[in-house]
Amino acid sequence: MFSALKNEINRVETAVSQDVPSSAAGSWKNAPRSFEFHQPADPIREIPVEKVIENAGDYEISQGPSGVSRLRLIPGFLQQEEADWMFSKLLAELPWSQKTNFRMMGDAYDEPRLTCWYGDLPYTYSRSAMQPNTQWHPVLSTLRLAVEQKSGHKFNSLLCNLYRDGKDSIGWHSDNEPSLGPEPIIASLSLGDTRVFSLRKQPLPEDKGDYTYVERIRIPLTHGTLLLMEGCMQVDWQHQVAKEYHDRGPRINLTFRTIYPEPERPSGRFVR
Ligand SMILES: O=C(O)CCC(=O)C(=O)O
Repeated sequence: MFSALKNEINRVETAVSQDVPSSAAGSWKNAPRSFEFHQPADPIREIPVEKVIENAGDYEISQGPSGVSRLRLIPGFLQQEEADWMFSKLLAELPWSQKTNFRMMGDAYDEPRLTCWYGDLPYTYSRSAMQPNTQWHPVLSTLRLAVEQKSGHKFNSLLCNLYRDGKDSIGWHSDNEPSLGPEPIIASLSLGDTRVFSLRKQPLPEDKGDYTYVERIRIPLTHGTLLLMEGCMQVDWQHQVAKEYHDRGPRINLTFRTIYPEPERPSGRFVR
C-alpha cells in the first residue's frame, strides 16, 4: 500500500517539474512581466449615494416596478409648544407595553421599543397580535382629526411607538400586512427627539434579496413632523429607525392606518 502511494507522489512531482520551465522553477525572478487587462464579465455596478430629504414637500421617490411611491413631508405640522405639551402627556398617560414577537421558526423576542394600539380590530404583525382598543386618549382623537384634515384621508387605527433612548429601534420592514389592504396610506407623526427614518428600495428579482445596490433615502424626523407614505411605498420600499451610536432622548411615533377585517376561512381561522 505504501509503495503505491510513493509511486503516485513520484509521478505527480515529475509531472509538475516538467510543466515549469527550468529557468523559472523555484523563483519569481524570471516570471513573465506583462499583464493583460480583461474586461470583467459582469458590468461594474455603483452603489447609489444615499439621498437626504429634509425639506417640506411632495416627493415621488420611484415609478416602479409596481407603480408610483410617494412621500409627503410636513415639518412643523405641530407648533413647538403644542408638540411639547402633547409629548409629555402621551409619554405619561398612554398604556405603553412591551410586545413579544415570534420569528419564523417560532422563537420569541421582545421588541426593542414600547408600543400601544388603538382601533376596533386587532392588529397582527411578526406573528403576534395587538388586541382591539377603542379607548382613544383625547389627545390622540384630536390628532387623528387634524391628520385626517391635513392628509385628506380617513384612518381607523393607530400604532404608537415609544423609543425610550437611542438604543430603541425598529428594523427593516414594510407595512404590508394583509389587514392593511393593497397600497396602504400611512400617516406618521413624530414627537420628541429627532430620529433618522431610513428607506431602502426592494432589490430587483435577479438580485435575489441582495440590498447592496439599492437606492436609499434618509429623513430626519423632527419634533412635530408629519410624514405621509402613499402609493406603492409598502410594496417597493422598506423602512426602519436604526439604533443610534449617540445618546437620544425619548421619541414617540404615531402611525395612523386603516385596518380591514381579514376574510375568514370556512373553518373560522384567519387567512394570512
Ligand atoms: O418610528 C417611526 O418613525 C417608524 C415606525 C414604523 O415603521 C412602524 O410603526 O411601522
